[in-house]
Amino acid sequence: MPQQYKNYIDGQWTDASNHAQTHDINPANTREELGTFPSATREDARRAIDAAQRAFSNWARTPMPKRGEILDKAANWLEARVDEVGAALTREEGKTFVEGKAEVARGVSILRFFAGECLQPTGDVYPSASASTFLFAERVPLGVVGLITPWNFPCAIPTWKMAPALAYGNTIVFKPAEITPLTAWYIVSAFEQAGLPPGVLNLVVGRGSQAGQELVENSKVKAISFTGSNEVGTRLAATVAQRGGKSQLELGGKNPIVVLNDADISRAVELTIQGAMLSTGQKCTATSRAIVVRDVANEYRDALAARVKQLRVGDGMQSDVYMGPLVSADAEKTVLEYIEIGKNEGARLVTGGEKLRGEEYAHGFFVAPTVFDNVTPDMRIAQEEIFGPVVGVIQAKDIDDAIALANHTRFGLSASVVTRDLNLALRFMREIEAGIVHVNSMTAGAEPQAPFGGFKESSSGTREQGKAAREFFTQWKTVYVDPL
Ligand code: UN1
Repeated sequence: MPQQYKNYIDGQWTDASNHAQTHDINPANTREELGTFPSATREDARRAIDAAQRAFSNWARTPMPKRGEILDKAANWLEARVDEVGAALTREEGKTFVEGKAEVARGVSILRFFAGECLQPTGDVYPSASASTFLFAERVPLGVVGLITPWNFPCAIPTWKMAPALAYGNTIVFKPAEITPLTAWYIVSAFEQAGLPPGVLNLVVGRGSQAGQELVENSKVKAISFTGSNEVGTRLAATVAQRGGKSQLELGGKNPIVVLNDADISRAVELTIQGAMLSTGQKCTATSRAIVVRDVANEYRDALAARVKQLRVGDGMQSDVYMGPLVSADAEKTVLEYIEIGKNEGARLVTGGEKLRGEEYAHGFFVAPTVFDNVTPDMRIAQEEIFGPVVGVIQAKDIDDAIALANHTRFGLSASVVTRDLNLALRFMREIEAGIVHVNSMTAGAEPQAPFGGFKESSSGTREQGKAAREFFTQWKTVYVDPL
């Protein structure tokens, strides 16, 4: 009998009001169930919002260093369980155990970074035109915030929203993706064990259309931070704006790796594979276009195909596996559809392109790592986010053409260039329309102390992580103090 998990509202683990349950399934082996979880209703979300609202004034008044201590304790709790939580993450999401553990370790670093931020200045003192006036501006919390997070980074993304939200004095209703609730349960447990007061962090596991929609529509929720699809994100932002709330969106990407003439081809291939195939391509920062200057295009394509064919696909808990399954049957269906679209558009399938068969793959959502060649810039596979282990090679005439092609997308999250030529790297850094630029590293990856987010339709303009996170989770209060 799999364990039955609950929502966490006002410091209590509670069943959903409708007693409905969802099953948390391993995408590498659908016969394995990791637990049953509630399917929260709007009513449950309302209770969580009310609890967060009641907890707000005490939490906002709790000294910031004390808030930092709680973040630090939560970090310690998670750090002591990196293997356990990493394995849970791998078993419910599918990425390899190496990646699962690395993600939990990243969650720990994020919590520690924001614990440190709790000792940083919270505002500025200004010179006043009046000799007697003490004039300062302080960053103060917003109130109740809603965090709606995706399944692809079930530890890193919730912690990078939660840590600043809590550090700056907000209270939270957290709605994780309904298909990765176990990692969410661990994160909330870390805060419970760290002594976070009841109501400060509430967990509602359920569907976006129920619990999520309540967060979006309820005017007690002052701000929503969302990572997910463009379709959901833009609708969400419109609804939140209409009721005067604030929203932050981290959405899709169509991230290029640009390979220039002088690149070390085997290094370029390695970076492409890391960016495109780790986490089975299910990152908004994943590499999905390889834009290669034509003099080296054939050499690069052949080397890429040869390496991709060697990648071991399987259950991410096995130590020799490089790439796990897709997260769900829906995800698998979408990726296979895009592969058909690519073929029909006239792209050439170089390797992969099919669902993997055989005993090892019989109970999971395994698709072969896939490379397309002869991709042209306006094909759907060159424009739409596939969110799977698929990369398309596009040829460029020269660096000008390569940068123009790289920018030829509605997205602008991350981009990478492979070159030893400093002048060309500098041009790329200046001209690329992307929030995150890599020179000689893969398109994915984000360190907690640096701002994270995209240009164009990849984000709503604010940045997550680092000191930049304060911008979204606080508001200015400007104070003029005069003697009487
Ligand atoms: C990373 O590249 O390691 O949903 C982080 C995503 C991004 C996070 C990427 N928001 O994939």
